[in-house]
This record gives sequence, C-alpha cells and structure tokens, in this order.
Amino acid sequence: MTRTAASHADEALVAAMRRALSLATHGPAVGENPQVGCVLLDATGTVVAEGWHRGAGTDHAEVDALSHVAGAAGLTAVVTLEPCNHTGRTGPCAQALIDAGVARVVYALDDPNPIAGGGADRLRAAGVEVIGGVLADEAAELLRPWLTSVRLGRPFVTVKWASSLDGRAAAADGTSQWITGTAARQRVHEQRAMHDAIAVGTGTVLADDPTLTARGDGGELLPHQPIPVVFGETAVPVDARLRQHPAGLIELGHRDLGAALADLHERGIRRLYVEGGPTLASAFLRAGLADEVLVYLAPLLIGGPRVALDDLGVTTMSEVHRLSIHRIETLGDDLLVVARPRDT
Ligand code: AOF
Ligand code: ZN
Repeated sequence: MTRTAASHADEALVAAMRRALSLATHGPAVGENPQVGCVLLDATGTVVAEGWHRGAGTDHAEVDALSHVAGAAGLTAVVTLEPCNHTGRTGPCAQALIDAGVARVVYALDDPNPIAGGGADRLRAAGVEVIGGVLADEAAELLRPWLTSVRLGRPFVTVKWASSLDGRAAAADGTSQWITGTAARQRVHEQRAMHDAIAVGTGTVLADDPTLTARGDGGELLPHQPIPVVFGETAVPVDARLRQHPAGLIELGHRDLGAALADLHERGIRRLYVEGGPTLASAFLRAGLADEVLVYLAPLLIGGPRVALDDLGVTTMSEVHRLSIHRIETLGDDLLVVARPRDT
C-alpha cells in the first residue's frame, strides 16, 4: 500500500472507531458490564453492520453486530474493547468473530478483566489480523468508571456537593433549599440515574428526609433508580421517605470506607454517587476514595459556619488535596466544576 492509501485506510478505521464509541454510549452506563460498541466494515471501508452491548446477560457488541449480517467472511470488526475470550453470561466474542470468518479486528482498549482477557491472542492464533490501541484514550475516558472498578475491586466513586461561591452548603439555620437553580438540579437527577447507588450519611437522612429518587423534568421517575446506601450507626427511621425508595435501601454501619466499598462491589455496585452531606463527602475525600468530584457552584454568598466540607486532615498547605479541573459547564446561573485527583 502506498503511504497515502495507508493513511486513508487509517482514517477510515479511526472514523469507524468513533462510530463504535458513539454506539457504545447507547448501552447502560450502570451495571457490572462496560459500554461497548462495534461496527463491521467491508473491504472498501463501508459500514455494513453496527452493534452495541445492552448490559449484563445480553449479547456482547460483536455478537450483536454479527447478528445483522448473513456472513462476515473477509470483514473488519472495529470494536471499542478487546473481544472477550471467556464464557461468562454469554459466549466468547473472539471465537464468534473467528467462526464468522472476520479477517481483521481493530480494537481500542485491552480488556483488563483477568477472566475475559486474551481475546487478541486467540484471534491472532486463528490467523486474524489484530490491531489494538485505536482511539484508546477516548475509550478509556468513556470506560473510566468501569476500568477503575475492575482495577481496584471497588465502585468508582463520584463525590458531589452544591455550594455558594464562598463554599457554603447551607445558611446558619441549616436551610439549604435551593442553593442551585433548576438546570443544575435536573443535572443531578441525570447523574443519579448514571450510578448504581447513591450514598448519604444518616445526618442527611435525619435532617432532610430525602427521597433520593432520580426524576425527570416533570417529576416522573427515570427508568433507572440507583439504590440508596446510608452510612452511619443510627438506623434510618421507620417513617423516613427513603424507606419507600423503589430500588430498596442498603444500610451500612461500616466505619471503614474501604470495607464498605468492597461490600458494595460484592453486591454488583460499580458506580457510587456520594451526595451528602459534608461529613460523608469529607470522609471519602480524606480516605483518597474520590475518583471524581462534582461541585455545583451557585452565584450566592452565604458566609458563616455551614461549609461544604469539614475536616480533610489538612493542617498545612503541603497537605492540601490537589485536583485537576477536568471540565467546567454553565447550567443556568450556576457552574458545574468537574475535578479529578491529580494521580488518576
Ligand atoms: C466484549 N464485548 O460487548 C462486552 C465485553 O458476563 P459476560 O459474559 O457478559 O462478560 C462480561 C465481561 O466481558 C466484562 O467484564 C468484560 O470483560 C467483557 N465485556 N466484551 O467482547 C462486549 N460487554
Ligand atoms: Zn464478548
């Protein structure tokens, strides 16, 4: 192939991978399995089939794409994750691609799951050309929560709070409704629906009696309801609204957050949204267990004692928690700041 023809071929593969990444997002962001997309290309680089994974127990993206063609002899499969090599809830995708006669597999990220990995080797051993690492950074960004949960054996933790510009989460009398406007509050509901569970401390349950449901614009329940997890020694009152939550309720007395997260991971929880209040948020941050920090900042000044976080174990500047700003968005009159720990 001439140099120009090769770079055209590369461009077609990158474009196909972008499409596969976009298809991946049609799948659920919650649950135990990653979001994966796949497109099948013919020899001219034309997309002949598309597929994506719809969650644990359903066809993987490659099998979904293959189900839309009569035969795949000579085709290229472009998939966002290395095809799996194991029989879990479904069969191995590497073998399905081999059996269908696929000539080439292009993927973005190696599968870090020790049970499922090794698909690239199996494909190569069967004579299939394999290219890995195409748009790997984009795929890693999409799968960041899942990759974190596989690597660390605990849920990916998002810590969220809303505060005034001067970092206050309530007025001196404890009132906090509403610091942010409707656009920011709507975003919080969307965020809830992208997590498996929502964590709050018993202090928040007793003070606010929250419902912790994920609701749409009109107050209707969104299709996915994350399960509420209450941290603390005090039992949730029998008449608390949380007891009516459609997804049930988990009460955790753990003082050790690491053990609590391992327990939640055991129950299949891969993404945890830590919503309140200052004590619980600070505990996760102090323990280095926050993978993403979402701060909703309202253009208010409140002053006084009700700060958004309490003790982070910082007594001097050399101990401060340094984050990097990943993204900033304007939501109505408010700002959403998305920050991440420096080392991840
Ligand atoms: C793929 N394509 O679309 C997905 C993959 O329990 P199972 O059988 O659904 O297997 C889940 C594991 O398979 C999951 O942890 C991950 O390693 C891989 N997911 N692999 O080839 C897909 N969703
Ligand atoms: Zn698979």
